[in-house]
Amino acid sequence: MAERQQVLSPSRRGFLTGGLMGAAALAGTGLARASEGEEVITEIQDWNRYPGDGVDARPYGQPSQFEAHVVRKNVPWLTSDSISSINFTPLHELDGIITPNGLCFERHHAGIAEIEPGSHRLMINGLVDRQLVFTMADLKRFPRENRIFFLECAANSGMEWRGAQLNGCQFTHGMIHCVAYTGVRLKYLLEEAGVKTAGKWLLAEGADASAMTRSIPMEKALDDCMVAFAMNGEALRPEQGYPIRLVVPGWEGNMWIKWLRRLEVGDEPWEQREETSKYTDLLANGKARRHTWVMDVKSVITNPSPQAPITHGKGAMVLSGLAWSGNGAISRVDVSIDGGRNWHAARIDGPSLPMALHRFYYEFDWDGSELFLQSRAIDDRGFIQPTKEQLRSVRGPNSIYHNNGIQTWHVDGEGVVENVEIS
Ligand SMILES: Nc1nc2c(c(=O)[nH]1)N[C@H]1C(S)=C(S)[C@@H](COP(=O)(O)O)O[C@H]1N2
Ligand SMILES: [Mo]
Repeated sequence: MAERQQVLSPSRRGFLTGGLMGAAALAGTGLARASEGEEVITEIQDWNRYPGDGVDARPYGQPSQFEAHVVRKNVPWLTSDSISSINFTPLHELDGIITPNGLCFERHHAGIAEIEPGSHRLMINGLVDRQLVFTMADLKRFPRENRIFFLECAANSGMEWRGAQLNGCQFTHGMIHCVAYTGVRLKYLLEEAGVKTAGKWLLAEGADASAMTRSIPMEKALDDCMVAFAMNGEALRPEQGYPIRLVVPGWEGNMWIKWLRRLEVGDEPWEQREETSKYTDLLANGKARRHTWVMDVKSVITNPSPQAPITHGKGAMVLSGLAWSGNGAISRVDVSIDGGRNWHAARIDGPSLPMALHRFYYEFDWDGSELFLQSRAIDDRGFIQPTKEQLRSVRGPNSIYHNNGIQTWHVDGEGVVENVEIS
């Protein structure tokens, strides 16, 4: 062993030593089983005996047939049709921080627009020096950027405002996805058109049948917004706005206009339906807060959760979840297994990027007793995820949007998990 290590670079040697120490530390956890009786390994299986499909059988790869249950799901009673509706990302089936393209939740107000990119244009008009129209080819001649961001609908967890309702993190927290976008800074396009001094607001409009429109302050538009044409390395999916969508980092999903067709520069907000009657926060006194754009610090335990119960019995256990903040990166996640009495620092693993999902883990020995699982995220601006009780005391009982309260899962002795609230 010592001889072989001579030929390895110091860093590689360090890796090997670390690996061996790791193996030694893991020995005796009882996590593996004796080979007797495990016929699936001692007897040859069909897939080990016969050749499989050739290279061209699957020109666009799909997940294993044994993962067919990993799909977006909707809640039929939430909306009266599927055209103006929503479905949810299966968070309990995913790991890491990136959402696969086919599993990103969908929110449409008039169904999916199927746009032929050659017939798509992006227009900039209003208070600009030059009214412009861009083709897709034009857009791809501007300098590009790659950025990973979460998109969360402001209505995510809205059904949970008054109390525990839906049994699964897919439904309570699944109006979120996080992908790597490729696109052009909105700033470059606006500079091309020349924003007039009075131009303080931007109206973004979609090319779908709902012609969705939102007002965006010019500071944000010039700061970090993008016009994206790719997600996770390939063209946007039609569900996510093919051929282009607006990316508004850290801000509520409704502003991320899909199938983007027009940007109008103006001197004040347009007060569209989506920023007055919708996506405002009704307070106890009957007044509503508007322009609450930032998605505040939030987290959820994805495993275990109601759709992902503990099936292995007591002993070594990996708890996992997601944390995010529209204000920046996540600096800490705490986990409680006793309903918030004691908190333990979770381990954040993977990239820690501003306005992106963060993956956390907490490993512990489950003694088989009932648990009240909670997670609490803290962002690098110092904001701490509040309890639902704290949120209700500030905003009253009738709010829907921007529920970033702490979620509680109850685990019984059998490992069955339920959505609950502790009072
Ligand atoms: N053109 C258009 N853009 C849109 C919408 C829409 O219906 N039409 N829905 C908005 C809402 S409410 C949300 S939460 C996000 C959802 O994005 P997704 O479908 O990629 O998850 O898109 C936003 N952009
Ligand atoms: Mo939304």
